[in-house]
Amino acid sequence: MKKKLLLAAFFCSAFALSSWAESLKLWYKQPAQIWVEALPLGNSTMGVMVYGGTGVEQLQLNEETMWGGGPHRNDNPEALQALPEVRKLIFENRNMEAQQLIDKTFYSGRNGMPYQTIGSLMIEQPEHEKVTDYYRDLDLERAVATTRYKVDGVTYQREVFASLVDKVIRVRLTADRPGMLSFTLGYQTPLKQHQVKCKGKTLVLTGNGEDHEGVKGVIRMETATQVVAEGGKVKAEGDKLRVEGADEVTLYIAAATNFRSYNDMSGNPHRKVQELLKAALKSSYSQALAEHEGYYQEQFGRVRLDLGEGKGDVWETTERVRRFNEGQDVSLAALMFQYGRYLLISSSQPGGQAANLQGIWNDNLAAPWDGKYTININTEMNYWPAEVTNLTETHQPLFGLIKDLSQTGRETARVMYGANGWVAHHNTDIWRCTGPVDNAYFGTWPNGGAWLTTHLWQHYLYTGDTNFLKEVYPALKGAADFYLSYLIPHPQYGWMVEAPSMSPEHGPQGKNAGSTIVAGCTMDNQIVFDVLNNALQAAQVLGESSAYQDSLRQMIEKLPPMQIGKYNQLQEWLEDVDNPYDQHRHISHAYGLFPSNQISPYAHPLLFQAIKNTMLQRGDEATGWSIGWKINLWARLLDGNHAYKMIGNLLKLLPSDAVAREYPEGRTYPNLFDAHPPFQIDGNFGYTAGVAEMLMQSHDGAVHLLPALPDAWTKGSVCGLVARGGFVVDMKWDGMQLSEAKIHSRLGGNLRLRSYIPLKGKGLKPASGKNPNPLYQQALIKEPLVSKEIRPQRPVLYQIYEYDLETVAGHDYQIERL
Ligand code: FUC
Repeated sequence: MKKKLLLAAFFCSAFALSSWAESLKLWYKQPAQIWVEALPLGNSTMGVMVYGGTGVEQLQLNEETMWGGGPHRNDNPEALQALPEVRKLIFENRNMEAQQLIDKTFYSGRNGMPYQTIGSLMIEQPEHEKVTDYYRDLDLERAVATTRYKVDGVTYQREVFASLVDKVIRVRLTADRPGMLSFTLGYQTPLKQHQVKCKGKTLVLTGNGEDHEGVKGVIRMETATQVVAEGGKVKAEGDKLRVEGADEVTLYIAAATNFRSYNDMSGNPHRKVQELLKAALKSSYSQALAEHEGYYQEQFGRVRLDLGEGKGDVWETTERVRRFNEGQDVSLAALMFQYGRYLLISSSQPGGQAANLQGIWNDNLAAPWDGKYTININTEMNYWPAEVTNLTETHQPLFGLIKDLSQTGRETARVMYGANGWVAHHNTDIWRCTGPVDNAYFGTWPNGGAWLTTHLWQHYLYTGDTNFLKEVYPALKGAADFYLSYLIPHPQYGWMVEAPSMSPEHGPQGKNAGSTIVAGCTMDNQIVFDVLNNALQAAQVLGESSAYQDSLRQMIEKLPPMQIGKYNQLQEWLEDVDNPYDQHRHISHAYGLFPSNQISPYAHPLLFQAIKNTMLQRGDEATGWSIGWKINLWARLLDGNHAYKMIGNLLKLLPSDAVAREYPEGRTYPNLFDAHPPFQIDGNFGYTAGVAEMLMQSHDGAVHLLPALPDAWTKGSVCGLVARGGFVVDMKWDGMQLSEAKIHSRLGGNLRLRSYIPLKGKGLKPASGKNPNPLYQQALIKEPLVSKEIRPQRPVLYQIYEYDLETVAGHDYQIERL
């Protein structure tokens, strides 16, 4: 680990710019009054929201496996019988009737189980109600939160971190005068079934996950807070612990449940908590803190971003968000970028659960949308920054989720559709349910699992890891097999299409208004293309049967092409029925532009212009996650200034949900959590991915340096972004142009560079032919169909320069502006 750290420092050392010194801190002059002002810490297993209170401090706790209900299924086998009729109705253009029939036959009434809070640890010290010199922060370089204030001339400080090493949360309370620490510890929890007990100097909370939708709560949880005080006394007072007159106190908080996997609840939370505490108590506070910081920095420190100076040292964080659009605080954009990386590290480590709609942070029993996994974009968005911002290991929990779904989703494919392979619809939970949820209008979308599998293939493109590819091939193939048996010929067009399906949560206008149910919408066809094509490429790499490869190739040939409609837009549906004034948050047909790579300005300029028109028609306002997506989309449209406009739209303050009406455009809470509203973490992750996409892209046959810089980022540097093919990119720019770059090759192979300015470097030669690096296959899609009613537009593009460089694994390459 040490070696890696040194290496990372070396890449970035050449770019040690002054404003990196501007601290990566969120800081405030008063305690949090509400949850979205509190500061999140996490070690992937446990989350804690630190309020920084004085008279009362609240530490709201989560454990990632604390979910309601238990193993359950939500398939309705009646679907299979209704399927022919549903399809007939769709093809007869009677979509509303199809929707009604689906409502009756596809739904089980079970929408998935909720992710639930443990409750909070409360530190009561009423003498600290009135304080002076108050300050609290979250330091993203250390993953530590600090609260400091004075009472009667004594300075009190609390430091909190969630150790990524031993998984125990520590709270260190100090005062600058001995014997001054006196407080009472207790729990507050909304859990209906719970108990609090003092055991010596440990305060124990036990509780159960709630029953939900008729499914019994099977999760048993234990949380223990152990007090280690220097000086003073610790004693039990009923269901509270009292600390009196101590010099220094450390609280050790551990939590566990009986959850071992989605179908195994044989864990022993009590034993686990005991083991965690026992192990944690072996190291001193400073040793544990140093180990935590070391572990954290090894991941966090891989990427540095400098966009110039800002107001971080003068304005507290809430003020920075409030004033971002005044344009004086460019470095807030970099802080927000790193915050996304911080949140991903803190919520998604190997061996843990995938980050859900709120990551791991939730103070509710009934969180918005149950805090589940919404897999028609939100969960995928959580992981967009994983590879490109050099946090590949944070992707692992998602791969675990996909593997589980590829098992549970087999039965859904079979009983609902009589299909091979596996399927998951638009939601899942910790129990890995794969049936449709909510109702026909929202849930009839058999592409959730399929979209997720594209993450497996992308991980391979970044790492070249064929062992990984072999391991996940059954999941890739299973998703493809589902489509091979689910697609049917469209009676009018002859193309092979999904039916029923929908463009997520959005229906066409006109005769079928009010129904979302369709056959073969554009996003269906794009996802099907990716899944079949990924399975085909994986089969080629792994030498799988050529007959199977042929079946995939033949099906790909029969998919509908993308179509450009009468408003010069990319059609969302097979028919040209888009409403150019519709500003719906889901821009599902833009999937082909991002995250997929099916729309290239070089290969298909008409399509590129059409999706740009669609983006303009959809407008720039949306929910938080949708704005996050739009940053990525405008970056892919190579329009840095428009992407930056989206950044400005995301960085608008929403002080709290209670005032959402007065702040209709508010999309960022005081603690920099993204606001749908309400809080949803996907917008944070979409933002971080979007900034990376503005600085470097690698989806379209080459590594494009600075593809979408906005005018606001005239000068800057970034270190450690990762491109497909395993290239680690450090860059410095000035006057909006690349000045130098250092590229580290992890895997060797051809590096094709693309730039808006001519470059020089040892071994660099003008590019010729197709990029021979196998990790750069461009999507070979069909020519689009273009409406006869329009005169197609071609985009105006910058001149580009392309170079090839043969690299050796483990070597660095220096590039400069010519
Ligand atoms: C999708 C979106 C909503 C929300 C929900 C969790 O259904 O359409 O806006 O983000 O997920």
